[in-house]
Amino acid sequence: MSSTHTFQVEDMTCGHCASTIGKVVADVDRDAKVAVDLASHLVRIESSRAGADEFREAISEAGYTPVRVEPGATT
Ligand SMILES: [Cu+2]
Repeated sequence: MSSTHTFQVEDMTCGHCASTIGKVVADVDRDAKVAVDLASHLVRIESSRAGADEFREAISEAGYTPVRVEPGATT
């Protein structure tokens, strides 16, 4: 079963940040689906292997500040 994790990453400001985050997400789960919305600083991750905390830690270690968005809080 896969679940979707959404993070607000205010310090993700350009395509470089987005690709860095895409890479760390792939390091956690290479089959995860990542959707990045740069304008609203949202990262949505769909994964059947890893949990929200694992992605949050990986993004933090890459130098960003992910804040978990509660499911249903955004569209
Ligand atoms: Cu950047």
